[in-house]
Amino acid sequence: MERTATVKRYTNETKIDLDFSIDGEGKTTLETGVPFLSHMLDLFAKHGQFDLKVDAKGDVEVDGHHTTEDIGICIGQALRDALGDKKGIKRYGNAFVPMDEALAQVVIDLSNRPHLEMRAEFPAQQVGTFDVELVHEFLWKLALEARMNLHVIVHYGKNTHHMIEAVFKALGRALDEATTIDAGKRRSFNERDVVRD
Ligand SMILES: [Mn+2]
Repeated sequence: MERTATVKRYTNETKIDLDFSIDGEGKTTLETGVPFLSHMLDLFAKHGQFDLKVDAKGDVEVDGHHTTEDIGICIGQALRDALGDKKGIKRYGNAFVPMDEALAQVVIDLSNRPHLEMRAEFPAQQVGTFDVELVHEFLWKLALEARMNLHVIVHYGKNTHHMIEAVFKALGRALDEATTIDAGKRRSFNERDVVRD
């Protein structure tokens, strides 16, 4: 069964069409209107070996907030849809990614219990025209809609662009691990396991 999902979400603030494939090749087509977010989503998909197509038309003349938030919602929904009953997946993922002087770690449990825990002190509030606080907004909405436990730690770094880049690469890699079908099935997972946790 193909683990793919299509999400369409139209509001007064954004119109988003999104295709997502868990078992992809890192292929992306990204029209977000928020260039730094497109850069980060491209890295996320490449490192996670997902295919991701995003066509978003948002109120970027206001700022990137609604578009970034709503793309987080749509990727979260797509991930949850594509995972289906989650049968046989590893469920947990952990990845460290360095980017020059910065080191980020992302730890995931596809648990059905949404939670974001974030430890990151970014030195800058803007990267180009992108508001750095939107990184938290994106990750929280992603965790909420995918119903995953998401821990994001930036251990250190000096350049905010590098630090955020390391986060999105680690997010892709941790999610790739967590969504992998466990061949041995020793740690297989289903909805009932979660309820009993
Ligand atoms: Mn970069």
